[in-house]
Amino acid sequence: MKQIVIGTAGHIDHGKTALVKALTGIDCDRLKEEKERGITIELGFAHYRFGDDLLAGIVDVPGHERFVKHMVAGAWGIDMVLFVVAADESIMPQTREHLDICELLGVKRGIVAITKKDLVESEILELVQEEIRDLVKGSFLEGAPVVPVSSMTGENIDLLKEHIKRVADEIQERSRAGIFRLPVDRVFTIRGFGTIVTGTCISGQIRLGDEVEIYPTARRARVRNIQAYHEDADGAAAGQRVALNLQGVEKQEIERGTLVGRPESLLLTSRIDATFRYLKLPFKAIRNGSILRFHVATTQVEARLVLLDRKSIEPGDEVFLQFIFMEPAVVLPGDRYILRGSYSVQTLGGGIILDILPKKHAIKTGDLARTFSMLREGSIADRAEYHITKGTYEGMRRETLAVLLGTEENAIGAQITELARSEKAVPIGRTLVHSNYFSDYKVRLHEILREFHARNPLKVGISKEELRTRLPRVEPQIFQVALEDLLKTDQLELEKDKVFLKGVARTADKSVGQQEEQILKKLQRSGLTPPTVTELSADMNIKEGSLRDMLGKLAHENRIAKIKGDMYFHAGVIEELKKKVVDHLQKHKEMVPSDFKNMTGVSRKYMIPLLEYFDETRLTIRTGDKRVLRA
Ligand SMILES: Nc1nc2c(ncn2[C@@H]2O[C@H](COP(=O)(O)OP(=O)(O)OP(=O)(O)O)[C@@H](O)[C@H]2O)c(=O)[nH]1
Ligand SMILES: [Mg+2]
Repeated sequence: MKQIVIGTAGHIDHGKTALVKALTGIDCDRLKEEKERGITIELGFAHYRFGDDLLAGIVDVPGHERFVKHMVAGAWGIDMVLFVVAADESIMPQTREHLDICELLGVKRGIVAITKKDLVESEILELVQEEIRDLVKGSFLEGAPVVPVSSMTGENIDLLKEHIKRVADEIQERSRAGIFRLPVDRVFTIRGFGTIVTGTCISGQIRLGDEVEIYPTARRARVRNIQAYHEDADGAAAGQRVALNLQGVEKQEIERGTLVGRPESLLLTSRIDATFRYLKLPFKAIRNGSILRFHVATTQVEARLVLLDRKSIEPGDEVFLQFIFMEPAVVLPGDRYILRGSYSVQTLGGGIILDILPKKHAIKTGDLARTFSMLREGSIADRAEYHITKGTYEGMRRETLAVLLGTEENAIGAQITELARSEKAVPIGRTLVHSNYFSDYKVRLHEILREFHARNPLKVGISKEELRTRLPRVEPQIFQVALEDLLKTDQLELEKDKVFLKGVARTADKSVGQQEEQILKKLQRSGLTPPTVTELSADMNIKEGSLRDMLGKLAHENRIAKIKGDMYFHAGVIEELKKKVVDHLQKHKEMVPSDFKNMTGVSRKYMIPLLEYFDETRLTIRTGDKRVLRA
């Protein structure tokens, strides 16, 4: 059976609730306050079966100007509007406002019901019909059936039903594919059952026992029972009014405006790109930076306008812009929204959300319009490429990409394969990196190495970790794949933990080896009166820094000995000296500095450091000015 959702609309007291009752027998005004005041405050819900082939859920909205936000919540996600104008009052402010809202929300079909037919003469009725025709000209209701009825006498109610059926037949049932979303419009508890939420399922489907997440609070719950139009069901899908009995969550933890979805299937966002149409009304210009009320589904949030190509928007303008939300909201691209004044209760306009994770756009770029048009009308592949590009070097995870495209991950598998095949994106694990960024990353990696070798001709290479931290931040896996790519194409070499450029590294290695040999020779020749690092540097024409690197390495390899600070001796020289000292101490048991001087002939400059070196290396022990052998 086909299922659709119909919403009422129209000025206060024009007979919306009475009409729903005449059509369905259901009274939507149930609150005590509604009964007392004779007006609708909260959304009301009814349904009607048209034989065996159509089931219509009906959302009855309030007409009072103070409750327009409820009207927006109710009208969001409807397939068709029952647009009500009372014959005795004709067009009134909320008649226009509700029409604007339906238009902005993208409602495509509807029927105009002129209620209270019994209260007016036929000439008046004709006048009202005329006025309505003028009003709806150019809107989605132009050419829609206009049916005068009386909910009091029941006149033409059957005729209206026929029209509803006919229009409903032309409506395409909503697809069950896509992300399951149920914006909550009511929460209550039933003794023995726990928490129940109701809403219009706007996309996807849900089954009994499924786990759900309450957005934006991230609470988890399980679907214990599903009712659609007061009948138990195994599942529910887009286009239905649904009541979910949730297990594991308290009533206080959910409120109108929250959203029931599948765990981790949606994103919270604080900034969006969108189109905006400012209604052609006698209002002031809206300035950049204004904070206004942003209504989407059953939720509303304060939002700051960021104009991208102008300083203000005049009534009648249609622009691309950004909104910054004061609190995060859960929306999807393609969602329609309504913008209302923050203090004065006026509907200013609305538009379509295009990007829920936008970048900060450069002001006045010529590409802006093209980018936004692509986001609005482009192919999935083009939009996917755009979103992946936004991820720069870090790329974009598949599941995030799916949400940015307003769909589920399994629905974009083919597009991802195609992007990879055409080499526009590189899949790495669960992430997609745009190939421009991935290539650039590898170029940068290469450049860092080149620079490193130029600056440190004597070092073999750079450690993997240091290389990674010098590159733009990415997941370790992306770095690893980039490295492997360059290794595979023979541009790099990896030795233990050290990465180095292939050609450069070898020559560096060779010259380093030669220079090391020279150092060793010089130190050996100078015996117990070695040159200082500065002297050696000048002598060999090697920068001091590089020379220190090499000396450090040679000392580490025990080919030279670092005696103190800048004083290095050849290892063989020290070894011989050591033998002499041991010899002396074995014969004489002790040694004073003058013994050492007589034995070696070194000056004081070298003597003290050498004696201390032998103490430090635990060959000797010092007592007063004497040294003895360590046991
Ligand atoms: N004579 C007559 N009275 C009607 C008709 N339809 C509604 N009324 C009366 O008009 C008043 C308002 O009707 P409602 O159905 O509550 O109006 P509403 O549009 O739902 O009002 P809000 O929800 O507050 O915007 C009630 O007293 C109804 O009895 C009609 O066809 N003929
Ligand atoms: Mg009402």
